[in-house]
Amino acid sequence: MQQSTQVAIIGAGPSGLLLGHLLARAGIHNVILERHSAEHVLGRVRAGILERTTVDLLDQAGLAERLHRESLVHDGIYIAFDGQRQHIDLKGLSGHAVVVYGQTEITRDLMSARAAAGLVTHYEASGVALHDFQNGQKPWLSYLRQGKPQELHCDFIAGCDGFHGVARHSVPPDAIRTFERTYPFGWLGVLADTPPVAPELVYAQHPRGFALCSMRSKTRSRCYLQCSLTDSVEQWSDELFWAELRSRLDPVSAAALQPAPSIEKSIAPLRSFVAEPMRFGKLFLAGDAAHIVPPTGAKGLNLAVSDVRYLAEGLIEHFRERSRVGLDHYSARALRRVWRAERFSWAMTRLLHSFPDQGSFDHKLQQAELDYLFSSRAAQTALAENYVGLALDA
Ligand code: FAS
Ligand code: PHB
Repeated sequence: MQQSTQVAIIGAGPSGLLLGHLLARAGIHNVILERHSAEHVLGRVRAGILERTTVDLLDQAGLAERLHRESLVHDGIYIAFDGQRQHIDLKGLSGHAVVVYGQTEITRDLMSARAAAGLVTHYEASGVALHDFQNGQKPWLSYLRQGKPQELHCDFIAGCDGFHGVARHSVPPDAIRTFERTYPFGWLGVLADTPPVAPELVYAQHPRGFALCSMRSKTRSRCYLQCSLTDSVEQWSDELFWAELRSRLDPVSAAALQPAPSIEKSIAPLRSFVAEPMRFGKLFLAGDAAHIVPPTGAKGLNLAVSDVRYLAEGLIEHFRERSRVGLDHYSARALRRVWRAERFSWAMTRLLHSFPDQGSFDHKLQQAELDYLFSSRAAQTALAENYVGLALDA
C-alpha cells in the first residue's frame, strides 16, 4: 500500500514524537514509523533530568501541563567524594534550576497528544528502508506492516531512530564522518519505590566506582552504579546492588538509603559519539540517531530536544515561506550545541568515574580537580551553567 506525507519520521522515541507534534501544530503532515510497540517504547527507563530550554519548548508546545503538576524542581545537585557531600547551588550560580521528570513520562505525554490529534503512528513497522533521499528525487520509505509491504512517499525524512537505527546506517560511508569514544564500564540502573537519599541528586566519586542517586518523585528513586562491561543484570541481586551503593556513598547519604525491591534493573554501556553532518539531502538526523553522550551530564534527552527544535524551525520555514535557510543551517547549528554537551558529558564522566587503567597520578588529578571545584566559585559556576543547559545558540 502507498501513502504520502510531507515529513516521514523514523522512530517514536522523544525525538520523533516531539518533532511530529511541532510539525502538526504548524499544519505540516507527518507520519511516524516505529519498529516496536508503544508499550515497548514506554517500557524503556532512561533519562530523568530536563534543562530549562527543554521545559520551555514543552511549555510552548502545550505539552507541559502534567509535567508542571508532577515534576520536581531542583535548585542544585550534590557531589560526594572522600567521605564528604558538597552542594552545587545551580540556581544561585547560573540563575536556573533543573526539572526532574522521567523520559517515560514525557514519551507518555507525547503519545497521548499525538493520539488526541489523530496523527498517524505505525507501530511495529519492520524492515524500514530509505530510498532516493540524496539524488534530488522525492524520497520514500519502504517497510512491512503485518508482513505486508508498504511505501511512504514524502518530501523529507527525519531519522529519529536512535543510535542503532537504520537512518544513519543508510548514509553512504563516504558522506559521513563519525567521532567516537567508548568507556571501559557501564551503568547498572535500578528503579525502586524508596525515598531518595537526599532532596536533590547525589553524584558520588569513589575508588570502588561511580554511583548516582537520582529520583522520579519523592517516593521513587532511580539509582546507578558504575559496573563492568562484562556484568549482567542477573549477577546483581537487589541486596548486592543496595550494599554496593551504600559503600560508595558519603555517610549522610548512606544513612538515608532505604533498600527496596527493584521495579526495573538494566545495564547501559557508555559512549561518546557524534556523526557529522546531520543532514544528507532530504534526510535529517536528530537525537540519538546523530549523537550519544555518557549520561553523567544528563544531556542525552535534552540534546535530542534542541535538535528537534532546530529541525522543526527549518521544516516549518521551508513549507511556510519556501525558504531553505533553516534547513541549510540545521546541521551546523545543532552540532555546535552537541559538541558543547559532548565536552561537558565527557568531563563529568572523567571526573567522577574510576577508570580501570587509571594510574595513581590520574587518581590524584581527579582528587585535585574535585578539591579545586569545591574551593572555586568560578569552577562551580562553569559546572552549573553547563548542567542546567547552555542558552540556545549561545
Ligand atoms: P531513542 O533511542 O529514545 O528512540 C529511537 C526510537 O526509534 C526507538 O523507539 C526505536 O525503537 C526506534 N527505531 C530504531 N530503529 C528503528 C527502525 N529501523 N525502524 C523504526 N523505528 C526504529 N539520557 C539522559 O539524559 N539521562 C539518562 O540517564 C539516560 N539514560 C539512558 C539509558 C539508555 C539505556 C539509553 C539507550 C539512553 C539513555 N539516555 C539518557 C539517552 C536517552 O534518554 C536518549 O537521549 C533519548 O532516548 C533520545 O531520544 P531519541 O533520539 O528519540 O532516541
Ligand atoms: C536519571 O534520573 O535517570 C539520571 C539523572 C541524572 C543523570 C543521569 C540519569 O546524569
